[in-house]
Amino acid sequence: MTSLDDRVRPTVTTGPIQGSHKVYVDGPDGVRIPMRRVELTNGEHLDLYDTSGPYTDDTAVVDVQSGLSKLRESWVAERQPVNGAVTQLAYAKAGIITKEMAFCAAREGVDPEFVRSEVAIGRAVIPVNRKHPESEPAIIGKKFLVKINANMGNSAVSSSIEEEVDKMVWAARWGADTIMDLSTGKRIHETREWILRNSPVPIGTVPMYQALEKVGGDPTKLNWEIYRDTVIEQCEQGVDYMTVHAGVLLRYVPLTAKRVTGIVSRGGSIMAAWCLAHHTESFLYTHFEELCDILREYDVTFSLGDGLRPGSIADANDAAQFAELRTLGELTHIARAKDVQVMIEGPGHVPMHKIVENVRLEEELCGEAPFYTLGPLATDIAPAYDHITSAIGAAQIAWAGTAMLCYVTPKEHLGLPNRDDVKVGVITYKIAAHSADLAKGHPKAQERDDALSKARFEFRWTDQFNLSLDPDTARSFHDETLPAEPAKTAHFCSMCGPKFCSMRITQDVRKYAEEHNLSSVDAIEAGMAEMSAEFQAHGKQVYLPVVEG
Ligand code: IRN
Ligand code: FE2
Repeated sequence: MTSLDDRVRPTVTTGPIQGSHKVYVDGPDGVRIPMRRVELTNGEHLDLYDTSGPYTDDTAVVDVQSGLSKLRESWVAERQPVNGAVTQLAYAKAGIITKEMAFCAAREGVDPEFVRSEVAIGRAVIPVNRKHPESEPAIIGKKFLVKINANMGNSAVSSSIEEEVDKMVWAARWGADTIMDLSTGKRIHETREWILRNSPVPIGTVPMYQALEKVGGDPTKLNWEIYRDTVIEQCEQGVDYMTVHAGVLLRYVPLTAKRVTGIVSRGGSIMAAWCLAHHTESFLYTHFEELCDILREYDVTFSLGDGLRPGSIADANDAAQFAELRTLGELTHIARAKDVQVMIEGPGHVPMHKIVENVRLEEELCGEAPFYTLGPLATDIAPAYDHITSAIGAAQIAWAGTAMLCYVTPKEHLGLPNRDDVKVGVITYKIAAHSADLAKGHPKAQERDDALSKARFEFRWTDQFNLSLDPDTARSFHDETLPAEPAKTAHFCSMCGPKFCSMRITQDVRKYAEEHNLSSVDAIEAGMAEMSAEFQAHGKQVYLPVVEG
């Protein structure tokens, strides 16, 4: 294994997220599931799905120089191949529940056998390269919690290894389920080594980017051998899933000629340039079976790339996009037959009325392989707010059955995201993903909403902050106007003030009803006039003195 470069000593954010601490819950088959426990002021607590790794564990020693502890090392070592394969898919098909499956089941609050059966039919994947033992397994599939991916990676003109490692830890802290290292430019291998050895979540890459660097950035100089060697190099390092744009066929390229935005995928445009220059079919397509054999050896999951995804509202759902999707379907079945796990990448830019068709077609053509989409942006007119335009599309496409959402940050179309952009992107996508989980009725989804709502209604402000996706920002917004400690239990905030707080009024209605032996409905019927007189009499003395500071 490559060692980490001595000259690079990243500093990363550690320590628990405000209002919570790390716990390990016992799961089946001896696995221990890391959770984030939020202790509430009413004595209750809630354990949350947690992607942050040991970085939020006060009792763990984190040394980025030596990397994280190797959670899965013994799990991998103990296993014998089945039918010559070591993939989760091969084990699942053989009826074996791996430790990774048990871990995912406990994380999601479902039965391990259910995890196994979803993996066996290819409707879910667990991207776990056997050479990436540091990573905590996560399951991606439409029957499970919707996952989000955060992209990192430096470019030739911006950012360092240190910054990228810090961003990775930061993204996982706020809830990124996987990270993709999209580094280009210099020191790609080294950047990836640092990220892999320190990441608690699965790592994805696009090997084509590094292959292109190896030929000096000229796509026409690429060939299968250079690409293959790059894939092997990355498999050896421990990359868990790889974007492969094998559906960009020579004959599809002319279908993009009349598009408003042509080919917007980096990998897609590289392959289109190669196919046209050599007037030859894509080597990713012609060597696909060989590629399957390589990935199977490590249990690396395919993320079949959408090289012809629409890059504008005008181009959504066009002939080029769906032609490629059809080819991805064909490749899915080849990979599955070889026991290699597969996800399918999707758009891009799609207006809301054209979103559902994407999911239905993907399910039909790709045998329900987990769909993994980039947004999509529901409109093109808001650069600087594309985390929002894309979260609108992302929530809908996830509700329709997309398994993982690739985040988009406010910098999309404008520049490389910094640390703050990464956090905004992750939180925005957690909102989209969780909204879809609720709509889909995932058994665990609503618990947190109910706990937070109860805290809000009961004016347990601290609990409301701590149960939120971003306690730091929630608290700081509240404290901007009411920083004093008594305001943390006050029956109002500065948005409506003490007299217009609907929650307080509701509580008063309930209290009145109780005191007068009425149900709430009766209380209303008993006469609003009488009640309003009561409120006016009490309001001032009871609530005003708490406002301070
Ligand atoms: C996700 C869905 N569609 C595309 N993606 C992501 O876009 C993919 O996972 C990877 O992070 C990035 C690849 O971009 P290009 O090379 O297709 O532009
Ligand atoms: Fe775009």
